[in-house]
Formats: sequence, structure tokens, C-alpha cells
Amino acid sequence: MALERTLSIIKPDAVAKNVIGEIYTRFEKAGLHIVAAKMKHLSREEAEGFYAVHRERPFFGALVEFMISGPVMIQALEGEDAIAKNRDLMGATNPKEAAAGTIRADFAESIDANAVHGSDGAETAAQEISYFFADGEICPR
Ligand code: RTP
Ligand code: MG
Repeated sequence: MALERTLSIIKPDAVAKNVIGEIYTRFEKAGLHIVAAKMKHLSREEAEGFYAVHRERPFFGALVEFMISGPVMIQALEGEDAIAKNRDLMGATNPKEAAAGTIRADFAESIDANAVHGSDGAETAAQEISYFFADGEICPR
């Protein structure tokens, strides 16, 4: 096991549902510590840049529209195996396929409005954290 950091975003649907605290509780119960956090209404440019890897995919336009439809809560999580642990807590991308008890099974409506984002690997985690947080905005434990 390795001490890792990962980027998590609580997406506009879950912020609108007022479940930030419930989702934070799941991170905390799993041993993930919030080491940076900010609420933000993303600009189109920020959302397009964040999901640039998906630019050629058919769902890119809908994904960007959704991500700028309301404020998001962005956090860096730290803990043992934080990247995989957060993905386990999130559940499958499509909430219809997400295991019972996962964040997406419990709070997501659809594959588009799916409650949370989590980095999918060590390299993307580092990139995504630095996309939203300057070094001085991260508080080491
Ligand atoms: P995320 O990046 O948001 O954590 O989600 P993920 O890794 O589980 O899924 P990814 O493949 O990276 O896709 C990013 C987001 O695009 C939307 N999506 N729509 N309609 C579709 O087939 C489709 N596929 C993906 C989802 O909102 C997904 O979270
Ligand atoms: Mg992804």
C-alpha cells in the first residue's frame, strides 16, 4: 500500500442535492483525508481543459454542459491507496451498474449526472490536482 493523493469532484447534481457532507463522510470513514478543497462554478474553458482527454468522444459536449451547469466541490484526498479507494467508493460510471452502497448507486441519476469524479491513475491524479490547486493550497497532514 502506498500513501497517495487523488482528485475528487462532487459534480453539480450532487451539490444541488445537498449531499456534500454525506459524501465527505464516506471519504472520512474510508480513511481518506481532505487536504485541499474549494467550491467553484467552472467556466466552459476550465471544464473543457479538465476533460480534454475526452475531447473527441461523442459525450464530450454533454459532459462539459453538465459540469458547468452549477457549482462543484473540488477536493484533494490523501490516504493509503487513495486513488483506487476513491474509485471503489464512487462505483461504476453508469449508476445503473454501480454496486450497492457506492456513491453513484446512492446519489447519481444517470451516466451524465453521476455525482462524482475521481482520478483514474497516479499520473492523472497529479495532473488533476495541479489543475485546480497551487502547491500552497494543499495542506499536508
Ligand atoms: P469521471 O472521469 O467523471 O470520474 O468518470 P469515469 O472515470 O468513471 O468515466 P470516464 O470514462 O472518465 O468519463 C467521464 C465522464 O463522462 C461521462 N460519460 N458519458 N454517455 C456516455 O457514454 C458517457 N461515458 C462517460 C460520465 O459523466 C463520466 O463520468
Ligand atoms: Mg474518468
